[in-house]
Amino acid sequence: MNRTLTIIKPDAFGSGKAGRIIAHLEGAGFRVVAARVMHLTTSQAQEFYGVHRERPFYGSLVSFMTSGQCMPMVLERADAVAELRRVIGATDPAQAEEGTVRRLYAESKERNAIHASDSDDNAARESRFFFAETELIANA
Ligand code: FUP
Repeated sequence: MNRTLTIIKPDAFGSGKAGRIIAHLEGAGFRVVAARVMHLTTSQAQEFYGVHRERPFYGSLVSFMTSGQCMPMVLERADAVAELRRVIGATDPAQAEEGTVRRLYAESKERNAIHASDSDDNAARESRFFFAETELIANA
């Protein structure tokens, strides 16, 4: 078993899709280890997406991610990072495979419903960004 970090983004959370997305992830074999509902500040969103600082979409990404509440979660299953990226689909929902979370629930490449860590190192770093060590103790 290993872990990854997901965020149900403001477009999906604000339009009442969180429950369906969590059910989809649980149906794909993920267990929710930690979860919270929060409204990111601008500085939190800037730090979280700091890797994209130089990209042309950085400003609009930060304003989208601070436009409403979101739901960060730590998820656990075998091969969690790769499996979550497979289950959510391509960044642009128009390119995402049928049945993926983004194909089902995302509006656009910018408002794309859900985040997933892209490596084990980033999963650990991103999980610590949102959760205290005490919230990440295995409870199974
Ligand atoms: P992903 O790993 O699929 O979430 O995609 P990226 O790391 O490439 O991009 C991170 C986020 O930046 C995406 F979820 C949405 C946003 N983005 C844009 O807004 N426009 C783009 O052209 C590419 C990404």
